[in-house]
Amino acid sequence: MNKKLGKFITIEGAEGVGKTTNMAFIKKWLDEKEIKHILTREPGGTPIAESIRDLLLVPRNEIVDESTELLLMFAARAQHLAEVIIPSLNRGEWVLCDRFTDATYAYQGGGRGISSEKISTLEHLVQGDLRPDLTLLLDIPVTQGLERALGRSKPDRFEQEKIEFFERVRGSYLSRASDFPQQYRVIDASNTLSEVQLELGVALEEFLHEVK
Ligand code: T5A
Repeated sequence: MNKKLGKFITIEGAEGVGKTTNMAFIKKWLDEKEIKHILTREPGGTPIAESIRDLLLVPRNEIVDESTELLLMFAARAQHLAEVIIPSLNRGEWVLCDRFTDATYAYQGGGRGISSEKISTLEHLVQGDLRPDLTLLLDIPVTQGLERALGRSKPDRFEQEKIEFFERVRGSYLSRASDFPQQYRVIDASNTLSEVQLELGVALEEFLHEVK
């Protein structure tokens, strides 16, 4: 891969933390700073990756093997990187992505119990040394997030998991945030939307100051 010129920002968190809602706020911030950028999401972001997303999210009677789930996440990611993320970064655009590989560590690692070594092997295979420059982790107690998510739409295959699954997902995100303090900013998403956005704004200004 060429040296990337744009910055790569990801937004993460368990179910219903407000990622989609706050993508719009971050987009407005980027527009105000006149930073060229694209918005995208995982799993998804290209036609093939969106088809894989449908395969992954639709509730089904067949039990999805955990390795199948893991490989599908990385298959979608490989396509997304090749078609969208890497070309955008190489053009100097910033990429704002709703979830990325930290979600795999949290859901397939923490949630399903797949080892970090296996995930890391695929991470290196698919991404080389590309990692997010900034990860905004929206953190909220699991029950509050699920209430928000289920109040909004019918549960997808992941949202049908038990509460213990999401507790492991949240724990795994928080533990990665403490392992990678340079990359992560943890935002208290249990607050009102305007308080959350105030905190997000501070984190983004700090990041811009660091990378200028
Ligand atoms: N997945 C993904 C993996 O297992 N491994 C991987 O590697 C990847 C990439 C799909 C699923 O895929 C899994 C994880 C997911 O289960 P997704 O589309 O990002 O990923 O799915 P969700 O986490 O389900 O994302 P949602 O879009 O459903 O939730 P959001 O975006 O976090 O929440 P949002 O913005 O829709 O908000 C939910 C509700 O809360 C309200 C909003 O208005 C909305 O109604 N809200 C607030 N209410 C009060 N106060 C606030 N501060 C609020 N913020 C938002």
